[in-house]
Amino acid sequence: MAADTEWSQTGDHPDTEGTSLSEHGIRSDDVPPLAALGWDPIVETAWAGVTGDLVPGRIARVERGACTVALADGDRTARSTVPVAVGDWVGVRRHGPDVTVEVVTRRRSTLVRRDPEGLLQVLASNIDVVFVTAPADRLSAARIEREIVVAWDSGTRPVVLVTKSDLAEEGLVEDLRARLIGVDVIPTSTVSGEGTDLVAASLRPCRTAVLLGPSGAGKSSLANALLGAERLATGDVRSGDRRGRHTTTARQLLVVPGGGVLIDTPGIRSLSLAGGDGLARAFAEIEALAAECRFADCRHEGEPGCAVMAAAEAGRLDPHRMASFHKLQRELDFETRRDDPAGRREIQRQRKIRSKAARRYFQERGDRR
Ligand SMILES: Nc1nc2c(ncn2[C@@H]2O[C@H](COP(=O)(O)OP(=O)(O)O)[C@@H](O)[C@H]2O)c(=O)[nH]1
Ligand SMILES: [Mg+2]
Ligand SMILES: [Zn+2]
Repeated sequence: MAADTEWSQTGDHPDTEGTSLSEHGIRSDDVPPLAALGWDPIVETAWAGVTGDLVPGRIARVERGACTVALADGDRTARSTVPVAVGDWVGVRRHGPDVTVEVVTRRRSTLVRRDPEGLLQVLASNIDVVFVTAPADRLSAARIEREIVVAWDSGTRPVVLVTKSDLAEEGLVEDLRARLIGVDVIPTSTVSGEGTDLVAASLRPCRTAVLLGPSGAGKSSLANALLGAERLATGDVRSGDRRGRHTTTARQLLVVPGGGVLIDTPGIRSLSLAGGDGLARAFAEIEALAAECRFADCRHEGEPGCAVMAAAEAGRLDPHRMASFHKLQRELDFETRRDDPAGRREIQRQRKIRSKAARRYFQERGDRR
């Protein structure tokens, strides 16, 4: 099983001086692997609340009914008695070759999306940075803005990576920087090598980053470049529409040899907002103007005394930014409404009706055969 040796193959572990794992009864020769997985003082604090003779590990992969947990002495396939997400620091019990995840420690951050039915799903946890990847040959600023909102909502900070910079038209990166206010934009290419050292440096000494972005953006290729090995399968982009095939099928945690942890993800078709202060942070220039609006709850959609509209009319606000902001604001309103208990019950009722209909369909089809 390939996933079983996920991080133990990555060779050199970063310098781990200064960790005090021994206080928790973990053998000192276990320190390097755990530190390489991102164990730091914050994890240490979270772990202090774990009682019993459990061993620490980090969830590297989640599959149906099982997960892969990275332990100090290697990866193991484990059963879990609690819901886990990639990136979780967990307490596991070992009995012979069997490993059971029993505790998930408090998450410092979670990258969350809504599934199409509005339910929240944790894509990755305990991350320090979200790499919002966008391929230079089919850049969508609106998509990037959406992902920046989701990244801020996670409780961490986004960094935009313009991938395939070898294919970028002149001025593309500068234009994007002008549009996206308050985020770093780094051009990267696995063909020319541009930017990979900057990305690697941003992961040191042991930060955890998650790669977000459409399928075919070059996430797995970039991860391979950072790992210094072809660990992940990468895909040819269909030539017709340049959309990526889903070569990456599961989220996966990987240790970067020079220090840092990467979580690769498959492309997500519909990344719905989960809610939080991400919108305000992603559109900080609009938020700053909003302080001058007459109404505290102004939506900047034509209310009298709206400072945002005034700025837009005076040409001091990018109309594309305004359009993105309004679209995401409306979507967020819709999602928030879905969160109230009555809305929730209605969604569950609909789902039952649909699954019943599906069962009936398959039964009838089976009968006819
Ligand atoms: N020109 C160019 N192509 C790239 C680069 N990085 C990846 N690709 C290609 O883009 C396609 C999709 O890459 P992949 O890493 O699988 O994307 P993912 O779906 O985001 O993981 C593959 O055919 C890669 O060879 C790059 O920096 N420049
Ligand atoms: Mg991939
Ligand atoms: Zn306003």
